[in-house]
Amino acid sequence: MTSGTRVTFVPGIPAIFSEALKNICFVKGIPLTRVLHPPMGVDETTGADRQAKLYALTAQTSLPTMFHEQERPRNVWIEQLALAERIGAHDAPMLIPSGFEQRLEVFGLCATLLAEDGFIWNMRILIDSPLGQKYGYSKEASAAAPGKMAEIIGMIDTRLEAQAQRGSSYLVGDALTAVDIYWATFSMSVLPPPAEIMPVTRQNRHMLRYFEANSQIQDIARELTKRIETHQRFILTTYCECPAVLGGDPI
Ligand SMILES: N[C@@H](CCC(=O)N[C@@H](CS)C(=O)NCC(=O)O)C(=O)O
Repeated sequence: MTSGTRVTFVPGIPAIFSEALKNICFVKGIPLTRVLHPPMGVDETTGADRQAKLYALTAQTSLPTMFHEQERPRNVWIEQLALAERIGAHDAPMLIPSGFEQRLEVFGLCATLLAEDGFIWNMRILIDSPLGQKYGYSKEASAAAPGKMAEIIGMIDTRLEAQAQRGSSYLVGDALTAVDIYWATFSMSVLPPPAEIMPVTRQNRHMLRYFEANSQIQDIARELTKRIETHQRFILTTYCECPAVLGGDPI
C-alpha cells in the first residue's frame, strides 16, 4: 500500500464521490488499488474512533481519499481530478480542456455539482441522517434542497439541449470532459440506471431505493427529461466501468 494509486471505497456501495472518482480514473486508464474506507463511528469492542488513522494521515475523514506513490494524499475532488489528469495514460481523453474559456465552463459546472451547497451537498440533506447532520441538515435547509437540485438539473438539461443543436452530445464543447463523467455519475442519485449498469448488492439495496425515491420528489421529477437520461446512459455505457464493479455481495 505504498506504491501506485490507492483510493478508499466502501465495498458494495456506489458512494457517489467515490463512484465518480473511480469513473474518472477508469477513463484516464489509471489502475487503482481499492482501499477500505473506515466507517464513521467507534469500534464496538475497543471503543476507538474507527477513522482515527485516516484522520491522522489526512487531517479529514471524507470518502474517497486518494494516494499516489509517495505524494501527499488528495481528499478534495478538484485536486483528485488534477492528479488523475496528470497521471493518466498518454492516450486517454483529456478531461480538463486546454482552452481557458472551456475550462471556465467545466469547472463552473463541476462546482454546481460537487462544491458546498451544490447538487450532492443538497442530496445529502434531503433526509436526516448522520451524514446529513455532518452537512448541516436542518428542516429549513432540507426543505430547500429539492428546489436547488431541480434548478441544477434544469440548467444541465438546457445546456444539453443547446449542445444538441450545435451537434454535440457533451456538456461542454465537442468532446468528453470531467463534467460529463461527474454529472452522469451523480445523476444516478436521482435517476438510478438499470442493474446492467449499476448492479444491486446486499450493501447498496437501501441506497438504490433511496435514489429511486429521490426520482419521485415532485420538483426533481419535473426536471428529469429524456435528454438527461440519454446523456447519463451514453456516458456511463461508453466511457465508464460498465457494469460498475462495486465489490461487496452481489444479489
Ligand atoms: N472531500 C470531498 C467530499 C467527498 C464527500 O463529501 N464525501 C462524503 C460521502 S459522499 C463523506 O465521506 N462525508 C463524510 C466526512 O466528510 O467525513 C470533496 O470535497 O471532494
